[in-house]
Amino acid sequence: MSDRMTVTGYAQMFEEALPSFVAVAEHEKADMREMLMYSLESGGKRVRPVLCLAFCELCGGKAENALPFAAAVEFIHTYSLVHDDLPCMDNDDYRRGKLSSHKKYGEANALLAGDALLTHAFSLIAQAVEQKSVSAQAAIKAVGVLSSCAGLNGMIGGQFVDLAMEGKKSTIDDLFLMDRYKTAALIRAACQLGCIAAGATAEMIEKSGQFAENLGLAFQIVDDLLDDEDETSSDKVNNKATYPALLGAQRARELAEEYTKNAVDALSVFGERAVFLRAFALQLVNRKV
Ligand code: GRG
Repeated sequence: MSDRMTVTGYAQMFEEALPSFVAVAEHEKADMREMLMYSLESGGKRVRPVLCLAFCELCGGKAENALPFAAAVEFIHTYSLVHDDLPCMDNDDYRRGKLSSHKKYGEANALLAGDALLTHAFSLIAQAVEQKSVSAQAAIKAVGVLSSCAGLNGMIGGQFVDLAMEGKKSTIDDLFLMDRYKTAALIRAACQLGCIAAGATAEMIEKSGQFAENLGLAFQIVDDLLDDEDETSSDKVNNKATYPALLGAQRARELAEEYTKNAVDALSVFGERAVFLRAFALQLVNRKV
């Protein structure tokens, strides 16, 4: 078992490596790197990188080798937040207590910064093969999983459902459907890419997916509960359907706990070695931010 098996340990390992993944060309008239780093280093919890590195170690790989995959997932997560804050989406002026990207750099730059993060994510996977962190076969698998989880069968698909639901009366099943795509899919990519970096078996990849699907829903329910306590949240201002709005806060919390239990149960195939991921899942359901 690695001595890095703490959330802070994994997150720190990721923070240290992050600048090396943003080695982009500088243009005389545009400080693109600054714009990307502004959103990448603005206090995110690094949930997805931690999951990716932890699953890699759980499956017998070296966490270091999963760093490019962890970065690819975090780049896509960051792009989704930059675009989600735009006036044509949620129209949020602040993200993590700081000005959102479009408020800081203008709408056109924020759109481009998001596009750049998305595109660069896939180039990080290709570079991981050149740097011998992962095999070419692992990189091909990773591109398949990540593009599917981030695209129409994943996060973007969820965002389409979200837009289509706007102004309509949503049911709890509508919310589950949307969040399976919008939130849980990218969490699944993080977990499965960690397994893939380690050369895990099909069964391990499958179980990590089950863990992630359940954790992702629990994660979104808790996100809604935390938003519900914030009078200035855009969900509240826009009167959006959320778990606490449809079910009440108490039932929503019970559901988050049920999904977390399902997630933990999916780890049984990994035995005692999954101690970190079990504790992390419980920590996430009890988080305050
Ligand atoms: C392509 C124009 C365009 C927009 C795409 C896909 C998309 C916009 C938005 C969907 C992504 C989204 C906002 C999903 C919600 C998932 C969620 C709970 C995000 C918060 O994750 P945390 O808490 O964030 O891990 P931190 O701040 O810790 O990184």
